Amino acid sequence: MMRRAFSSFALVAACAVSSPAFAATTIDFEATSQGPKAEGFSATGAPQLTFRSASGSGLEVGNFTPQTAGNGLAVFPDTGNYLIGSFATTVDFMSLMFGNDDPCCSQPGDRALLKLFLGSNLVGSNFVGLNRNDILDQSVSFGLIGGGLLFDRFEFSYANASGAPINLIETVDNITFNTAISAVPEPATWMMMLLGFGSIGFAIRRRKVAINTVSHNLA
Ligand SMILES: [Ca+2]
Ligand SMILES: [Ca+2]
Ligand SMILES: [Ca+2]
Repeated sequence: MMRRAFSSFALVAACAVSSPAFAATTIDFEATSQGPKAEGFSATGAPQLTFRSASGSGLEVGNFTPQTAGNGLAVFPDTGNYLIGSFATTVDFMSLMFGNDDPCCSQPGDRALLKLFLGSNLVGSNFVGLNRNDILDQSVSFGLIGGGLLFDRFEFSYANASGAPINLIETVDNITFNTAISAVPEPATWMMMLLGFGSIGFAIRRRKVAINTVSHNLA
């Protein structure tokens, strides 16, 4: 019984020290159909990130080049409405490109503001000053791959230096993020590990039998 208990402990300890695995995903919206989108929609091929807007409407996928690169996501209209993204699991890094930084409707010093949350807690934020050329040629990012600071939601807005949203349509494209797959092995992996441990025990027992046999022969 003691040996069995120790084996279980060793298995748990081995899993506890294994670092979480992360998977990188980039959403370019090229496979996503154009047109207005419902709150909570996700891009084709990336169901692990769903989009909403602060006002509850105004999301649209379209080819707004050069404010996007091919298809991108816009948050209409020209108001303080902004983009909210929710991840199905925790994420430790994300970046996105933004356009429509239109000089018509922004001021020098206005910024692209990215806020990150874990549950209801603000984890951190980052911003990049708009170059105001109305072209998708800047990006904003947050986090560090494998850095351990995790979040599961973001807010993205065009804002003034005080962080208040300005009246401008956000367009985003090429959203990249690293999603924590899991720090705990999948059931199939558990089964393989258990089988592996059993095989090792069986191999050790067989070796002992073999050694004993040799000893008997020598005697
Ligand atoms: Ca695109
Ligand atoms: Ca806006
Ligand atoms: Ca720009």
